Amino acid sequence: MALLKVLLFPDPRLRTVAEPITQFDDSLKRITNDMLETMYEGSGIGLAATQVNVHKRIIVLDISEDKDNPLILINPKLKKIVDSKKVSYSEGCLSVPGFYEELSRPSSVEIAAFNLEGEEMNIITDDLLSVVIQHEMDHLDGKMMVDFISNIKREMIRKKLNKAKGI
Ligand code: QAP
Ligand code: CO
Repeated sequence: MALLKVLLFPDPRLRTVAEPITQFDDSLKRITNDMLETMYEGSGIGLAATQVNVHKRIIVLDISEDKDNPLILINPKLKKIVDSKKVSYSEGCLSVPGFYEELSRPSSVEIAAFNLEGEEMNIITDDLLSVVIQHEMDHLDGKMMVDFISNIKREMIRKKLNKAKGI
């Protein structure tokens, strides 16, 4: 297991569109283990491979209280919006540390994805799990939560993070 470096906004590599996984092998298991370790270490509830500079369609998450219920989704795809009624959460992101933004997303979605064994699964989610999956799937297409806020807020966040990085 190894901790991975998390790219920080506005790193342009966060805008990369990730490629599908074609081989369900040991290297996939290794990267997902490292992603989970990195997510837990950073007190995160979700992490996309894009954020650790691996441009493959992998997300990991764990919204359980005790951090003992990891979920790994490979090549996740939105099948349908089950309930378009919006839910609002104060969203955070390990790539935007220290900033939280209230965003609205469809409350329930159906997702198709593969597990580490290459078996397809269908998940109907709602509430926080649905929101975290939507947030992480955005990363795989190079999208971030800061894209949904005002330009002025995004600029403020960019300046503060660049300053913290000494850029
Ligand atoms: C996405 O984000 C999410 O600023 C996952 O200093 C989160 O795990 C979607 C984190 C909430 C919906 C609601 C953020 C850790 C973790 C920070 C995360 C920080 C330390 C964010
Ligand atoms: Co994020």
